[in-house]
Amino acid sequence: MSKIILYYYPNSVCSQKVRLALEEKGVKWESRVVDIGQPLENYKPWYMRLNPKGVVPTLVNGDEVVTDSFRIINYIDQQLEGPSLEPNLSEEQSEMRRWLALGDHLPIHALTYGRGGVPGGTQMLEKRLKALDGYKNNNPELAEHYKAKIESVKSLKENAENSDNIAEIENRTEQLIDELESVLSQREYIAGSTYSLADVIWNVLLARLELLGMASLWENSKRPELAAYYLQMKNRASFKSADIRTAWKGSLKAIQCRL
Ligand SMILES: N[C@@H](CCC(=O)N[C@@H](CS)C(=O)NCC(=O)O)C(=O)O
Repeated sequence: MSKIILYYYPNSVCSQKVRLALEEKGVKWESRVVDIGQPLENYKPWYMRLNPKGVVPTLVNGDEVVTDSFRIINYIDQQLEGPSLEPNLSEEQSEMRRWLALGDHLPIHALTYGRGGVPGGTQMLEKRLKALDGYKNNNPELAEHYKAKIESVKSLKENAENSDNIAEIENRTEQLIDELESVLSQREYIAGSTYSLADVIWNVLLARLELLGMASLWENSKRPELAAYYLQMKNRASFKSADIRTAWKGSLKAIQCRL
């Protein structure tokens, strides 16, 4: 069996989803940290060739390169050995797919920057744009990828700086949290009676909401089913071994710009 290599950044929310899936599955993997902070290693030509969107995570299994956390966690479950992270019952499978899509479509990066979750975030996005411009001019063969990346950083910046947009994402988040409360009053896990990929994605999102000061949505008896569920999830061995973060780690300088 070939080696599983994960290119990731510790604080990155998308990287955490993949690490949690790997740990739940019991897969042995090799770590390659790509520093998306000041060094912006994710924009270097070698990494843009591996992941043309210039984002973490990227999973490599022998000759296969898999990008995008949503695709990666499905790949981990379907292609790698270990306990299945998909329920047996078809209605629970549909619920899992529904919650996966809901989680994947939540604009968690805009929310992170918009709520000041990244110290010096706006300036860091400016720095990213400058760095990308330099890389684009010096690497004509990758210019199209750099151009697309510049557009995506600009759009993140606009979305994060628009307070109406952030308020809208916060409202949407609260609706989803409400729905989770109702679902968890009927079943043990998000999709049904077994732990699934829906729990993987939502455990990481809940941890990010906690980091952003939004745990008040479920704490203090506000949504007791969700609070009890989240506590139980935090006590799973995988939550620790996957290093799921509910607070920034590292010095202020070191954490700047790191999602
Ligand atoms: N849809 C992608 C998004 C990946 C993504 O945006 N990753 C962030 C960290 S969570 C990143 O690498 N940001 C650095 C940058 O865009 O420069 C996925 O789910 O993997």
